[in-house]
Amino acid sequence: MLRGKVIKAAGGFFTVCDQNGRNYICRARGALKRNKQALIVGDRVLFKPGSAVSDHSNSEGVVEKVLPRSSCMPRPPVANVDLLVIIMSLKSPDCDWQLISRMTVLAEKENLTVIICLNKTDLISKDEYNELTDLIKPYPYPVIFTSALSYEGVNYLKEHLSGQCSVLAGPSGVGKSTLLNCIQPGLALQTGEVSEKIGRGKHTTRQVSLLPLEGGGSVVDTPGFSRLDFPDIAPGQLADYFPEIESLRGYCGFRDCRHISEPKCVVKQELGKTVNPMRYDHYQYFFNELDKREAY
Ligand SMILES: Nc1nc2c(ncn2[C@@H]2O[C@H](COP(=O)(O)OP(=O)(O)O)[C@@H](O)[C@H]2O)c(=O)[nH]1
Ligand SMILES: [Mg+2]
Ligand SMILES: [Zn+2]
Repeated sequence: MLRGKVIKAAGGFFTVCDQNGRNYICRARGALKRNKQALIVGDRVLFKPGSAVSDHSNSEGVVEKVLPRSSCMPRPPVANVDLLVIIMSLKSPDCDWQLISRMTVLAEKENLTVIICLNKTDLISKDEYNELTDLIKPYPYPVIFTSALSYEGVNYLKEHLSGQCSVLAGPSGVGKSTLLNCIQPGLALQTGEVSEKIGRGKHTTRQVSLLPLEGGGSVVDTPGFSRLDFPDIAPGQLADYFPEIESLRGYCGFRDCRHISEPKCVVKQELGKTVNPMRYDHYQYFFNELDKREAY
């Protein structure tokens, strides 16, 4: 049995790369086929190589066992991710800050490191830029400003991706593929209207693959989404997934403070200081959403 990593999943076939960089196109063993999440891109696996197929560069094989995962992204399904890069454009389409917070909650739940990348800086004025930097004062995650047009911040983003297994996530049209092409032109990813047309309605059937980066590491370009399945979290647990609120744990008047309407709530006292008011709005919004969900 050989060890390898699943770098691509498409149509029931899994491309597994062994330690020597050789690729095998594998099927999954019976038990792994029954559950969709049982074998996904990024999984470290044990597999049995079979007979070579006519294509010299690839061999057949069967994936026998999936090794334990350090993390697991639900959509797109990717295992063992180190870094989630949430990409939004500042204009066309507009930045959706609440969606960013939804994604960071998901990331916190999976223990992923998060950075936020705000793209298309070339489309906003100096005044808009200043308003924006005020809006995210303070912000609990690193924020990178980029433009695939002027190349602002592109090298900085590249440095962050180097040596990591990253997923680039965000709505379609924000510039994920364009940014990756700037970082590594050889990837030649489809961008713009073409990919949007193909992508629409076909998100679930599109393949997911780990793209190797020249400087080490790999990246998953996602087709984008407009909505996100929010994880099932008890409302009282939501604060665990807001690091800026979590770090104030134990300081409120009530030990079980939900930071909603309780008196002597330190989170409320910290608004505009260590807690960003916009992020707190998102916290309240999600809290109510989860509260309603739980009532059913
Ligand atoms: N003005 C401007 N346009 C951009 C930038 N990045 C991407 N675009 C354009 O935005 C559109 C969508 O880009 P694409 O990479 O396909 O977005 P994706 O769906 O997130 O992969 C394309 O027409 C790109 O040319 C940028 O930084 N500035
Ligand atoms: Mg794209
Ligand atoms: Zn509180």
